[in-house]
Amino acid sequence: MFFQKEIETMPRQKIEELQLERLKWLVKYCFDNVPFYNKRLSEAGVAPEKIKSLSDIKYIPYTTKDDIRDTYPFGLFGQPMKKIVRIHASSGTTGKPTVVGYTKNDLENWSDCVARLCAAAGATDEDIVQIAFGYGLFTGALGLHYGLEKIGATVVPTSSGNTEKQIMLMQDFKTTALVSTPSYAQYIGEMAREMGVIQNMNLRLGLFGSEGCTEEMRGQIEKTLGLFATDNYGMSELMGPGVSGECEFRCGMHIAEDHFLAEVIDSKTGEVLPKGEQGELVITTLTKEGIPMLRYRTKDITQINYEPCACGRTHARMAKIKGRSDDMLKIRGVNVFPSQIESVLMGFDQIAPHYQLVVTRENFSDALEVKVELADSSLLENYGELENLQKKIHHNLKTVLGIDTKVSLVEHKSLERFQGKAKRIVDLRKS
Ligand code: DLL
Repeated sequence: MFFQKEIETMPRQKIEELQLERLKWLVKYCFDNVPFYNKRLSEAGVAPEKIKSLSDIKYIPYTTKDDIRDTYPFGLFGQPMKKIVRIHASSGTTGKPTVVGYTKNDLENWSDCVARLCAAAGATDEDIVQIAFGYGLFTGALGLHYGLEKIGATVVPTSSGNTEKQIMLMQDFKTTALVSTPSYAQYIGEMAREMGVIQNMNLRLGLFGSEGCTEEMRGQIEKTLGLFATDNYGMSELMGPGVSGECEFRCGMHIAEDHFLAEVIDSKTGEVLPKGEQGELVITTLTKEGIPMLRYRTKDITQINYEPCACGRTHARMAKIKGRSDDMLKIRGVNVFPSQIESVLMGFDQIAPHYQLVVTRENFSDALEVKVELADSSLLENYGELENLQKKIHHNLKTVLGIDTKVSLVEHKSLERFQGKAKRIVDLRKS
């Protein structure tokens, strides 16, 4: 289903014409309205007239999270506060948050983009949707909230947490769709099963996002909750959710290309990679007024497919995020993405989909411990079987990662559960 079919199925040439028109507007807008960009562009010798074709974007310097932090809180805003009608922020693990502002036009565009991904996943005005993302400065909850209202769905803003009540309401309201992180959906499924009410659930659709989730993990969640789930990508600096999302064919997340111009670069050299290659995603926001972004380095690793999709959409599709360039673990010189480990672990029935990666440094050498929960603690009494399982996991991890890991099988329910984004990496090398 489409929310804005004409835009979503535009011929590529038309998309590129629109992008060029908007890019020209954006560069002039940034030049005229944001002193930070005026200085950056001037130093790089990029006057707005220099942008004559889409490839001229290469003259524009990248913008990074540090630039937003250095101008905290409102230094990159393109409009006076009088015109800013909403503020969001991403928490970050250290220091000040990254603050973003929206004009009325931005909110309108944002809810359009989110409405598109909801419709693409199959949500309709018949759906009763529980939003179990945390409401607040985080963009996830309010982003989905307004997009879903726009397609006429019934929104139930439960926020995250209070899981038992969440499950009770799901049964009483006959909730048909769940919005959450995949890890919270997994936790809800686990708890509903323990409460003995999983068969009373009426869910058919999951709109997930805000963190990575392998196909294997998604399969498990779908089986437990009896739903069809799509993956949706976004980030506060760019807008929030709505940057890209899967359609019913689930072969990549369609980027809202009328609002976002995507590039993929080599994160080490900063060089733009040829179309289709894997690297760091860089996004230029083509319509945002509140806090416009010129070539923002997301640090997320993906690749983009420009072929039209079976669903009829012509907007390019980005592959599931492989990881963040700063989440990638370097273990004894080998690059390891947590998603590779998750894929291996999901291949074993005897373990639950809960794991933690602990990295330490001993005698100047990195060590990676993969802690994973047993699906059923009774296995702890069968030493032979336990050892066998541990060896198999170790072997499969070594085949995929090319390095030795320590595999620790831990008791069922001993690892932390998450109501928002899961934190699975504990890197003790830094402390
Ligand atoms: O997580 C926005 C969002 C909310 C997207 C709800 C989708 C649904 P931030 O909190 O700023 O914004 O976090 C952005 O989360 O750079 C990625 O590393 C990660 N991320 C977001 N969506 C996905 C996804 C929101 N579908 C950061 N798969 C991004 C993998 C994701 N990682």
